Amino acid sequence: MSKQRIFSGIQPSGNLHLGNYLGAIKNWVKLQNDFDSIFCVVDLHAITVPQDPEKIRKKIIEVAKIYLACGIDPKKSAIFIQSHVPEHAELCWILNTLVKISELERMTQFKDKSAKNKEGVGMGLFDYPVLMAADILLYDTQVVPVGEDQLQHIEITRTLANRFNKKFGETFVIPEPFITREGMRIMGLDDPAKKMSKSAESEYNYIALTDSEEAVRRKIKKAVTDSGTEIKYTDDPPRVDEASPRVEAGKPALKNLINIYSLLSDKKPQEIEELYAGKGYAEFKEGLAEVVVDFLRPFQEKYNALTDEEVLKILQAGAEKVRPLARKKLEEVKKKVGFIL
Ligand code: ATP
Ligand code: LTN
Repeated sequence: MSKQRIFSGIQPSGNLHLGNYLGAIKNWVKLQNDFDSIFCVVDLHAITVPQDPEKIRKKIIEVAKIYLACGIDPKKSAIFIQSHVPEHAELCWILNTLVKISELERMTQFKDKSAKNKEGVGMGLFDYPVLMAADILLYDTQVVPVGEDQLQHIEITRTLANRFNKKFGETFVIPEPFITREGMRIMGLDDPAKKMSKSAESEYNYIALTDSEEAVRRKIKKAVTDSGTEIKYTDDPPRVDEASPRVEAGKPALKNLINIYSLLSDKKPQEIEELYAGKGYAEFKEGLAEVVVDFLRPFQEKYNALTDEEVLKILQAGAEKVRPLARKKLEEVKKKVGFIL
């Protein structure tokens, strides 16, 4: 039996952080052994907000290096740059004729990002989910490993695939998301109510994969914690009901830090609680900084050893591998909508 296909991507913008790794890339590395895997550097998505051409050129290579240094193996997986396969933009156009404006207006990422810049929101940002649908549907993708924030975009991808299939006959595979419970939403170190984000205003929000040891220790020291002193993993939101007035207050900041510790060390949250029983936040934070630094050190060694030239070669080979798949699917789509090939 042939393997199932996975597809995912990250924008070459901002600094990639532990949330991107734990929510997405870590799963890709595992899944590539069992799935036919395609990982994309989504440069067309990145320009949906203004970018500096010189910076984005560097970022594209940087993101590809991050994929490789995290353990994506080009022998197992195709890695490529979205704009190297023009079929993505072409399928996006065709899907644009099926999507409803009201559906795109409901997208939370669009609402969040446009709230910051009401007057100047571009059409590209509005259309972002349709381009993402094109990315996924071009390759008959079955599984899309992402963080929780992307679920709504996968849902609209499914809607568009179904709509096309119904109108023009079976064409697209309906994809499923893949997320893990602990990694799906790593929160900001400066605010455990918001997700860790590349476009966060403060650098104290995130730990970048390229941060120095000194920066990691400084950021973890400054991370907000909850009231109390005990290192306790509160798995569920606190119940606030009258029958139990003295419910344990949840500790969202600590839960997030323990999740990071747990995912990077492969220790269960309960083991971490036991390790720090009777100890305070300061000691826990020192331990966490050690775990993060121990993870980043070998990662950064691999990252720094990669040359731009070898990465470009890998990206070109990746595009060559996926292009025939994209071409074939788009031809099928064009025939179905009535174009002359
Ligand atoms: P921005 O905040 O600027 O939109 P981002 O930090 O959310 O950027 P993306 O490029 O949008 O990064 O996301 C790349 C991948 O990482 C996606 O699969 C996304 O779901 C995942 N991801 C991003 N942030 C987190 C997070 N805090 N926790 C878990 N997964 C995340
Ligand atoms: N929107 C995604 C990036 C992305 C993507 C995709 C993820 C673009 N195309 C296709 C999975 C599949 C984000 O993380 N912001």
